Amino acid sequence: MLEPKEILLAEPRGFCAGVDRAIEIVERAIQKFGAPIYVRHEIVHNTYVVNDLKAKGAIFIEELSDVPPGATLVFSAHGVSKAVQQEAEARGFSIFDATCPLVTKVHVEVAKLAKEGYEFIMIGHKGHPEVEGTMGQLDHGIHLVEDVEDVARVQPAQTEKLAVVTQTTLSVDDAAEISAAVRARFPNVREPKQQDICYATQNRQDAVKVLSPQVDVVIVVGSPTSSNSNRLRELAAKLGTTAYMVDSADELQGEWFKGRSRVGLTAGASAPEILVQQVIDRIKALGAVSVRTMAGIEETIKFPLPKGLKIDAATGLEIRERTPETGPSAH
Ligand code: 10E
Ligand code: SF4
Repeated sequence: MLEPKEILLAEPRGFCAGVDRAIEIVERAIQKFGAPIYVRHEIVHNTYVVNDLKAKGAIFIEELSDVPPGATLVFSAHGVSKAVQQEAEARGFSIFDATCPLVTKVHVEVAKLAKEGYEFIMIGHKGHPEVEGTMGQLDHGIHLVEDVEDVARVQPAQTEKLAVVTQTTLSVDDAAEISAAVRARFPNVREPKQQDICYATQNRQDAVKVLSPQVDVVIVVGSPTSSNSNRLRELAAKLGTTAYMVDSADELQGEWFKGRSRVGLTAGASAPEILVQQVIDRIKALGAVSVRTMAGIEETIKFPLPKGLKIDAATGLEIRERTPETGPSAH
């Protein structure tokens, strides 16, 4: 019986810039204001990350009524609706918004086009917090389609001014197919200049496309709630390679590797590298002798932190924003 011999690591994999920033916002808020810091929804969809932040002093809630008056509240990386934002402001919380800037960009586009009289077709997964946040930028006039069948059913009030927006973490190929169906039914539809699917989603899916044909089984590290991680597993399976998703190394099963000598390994945008390393150790214990990282795109994008949480790298002190009286300074 053949045991795994080689692990091939996808590149890029794991944390994206939006996830890095969101976690840093919670950690810095705890450092600056002390525990507890309340976070609306899992900051990112990863069990390890959430448990780690809980241990450091974060409390995760879904309902704002569970946050005590005067508390500091962080919005998750997936973004929130206008109603949630307004309720949080009305309750007087001190708010830090960890919404990924690439999700905010979609919110801004929706608000801008809505003012010009546009109605929207949103391609996304029903019930996902990002979809609720983006659809919740408007009270009406934004219609969700999950697949090509939904496109045939959707009933906008008018078709003169219709625009498409998407969730950022969709399957690139499925979204292209659904967009084509939208275009076929509504030829005037306005599409985003640049896809709303983000660079990290695109790059991780591209890497799986290169990885899958070279291996006998693909392992994706990610939590079951993580949309982008699920899409990576699905993609590998669609390409004909048996694929499993695991939340941690203890979910790996020895039989997955029997008779399979090359193992492909990747991680969703919310899955930390420490979990990837633990998975590698476990597969090595099952017989793998070498680990090779594929050639791939190097991601250098980094998003700035919100006001009030910036720290000077040299001094470790907080950077206060420029005001006419003080000018820029580090404290
Ligand atoms: O379920 P998702 O893939 O949307 O989220 P995640 O928390 O697993 O990964 C980060 C992606 C975000 C915040 C959506 N743009
Ligand atoms: Fe931002 Fe993309 Fe990461 Fe989502 S997956 S947090 S949109 S960079």
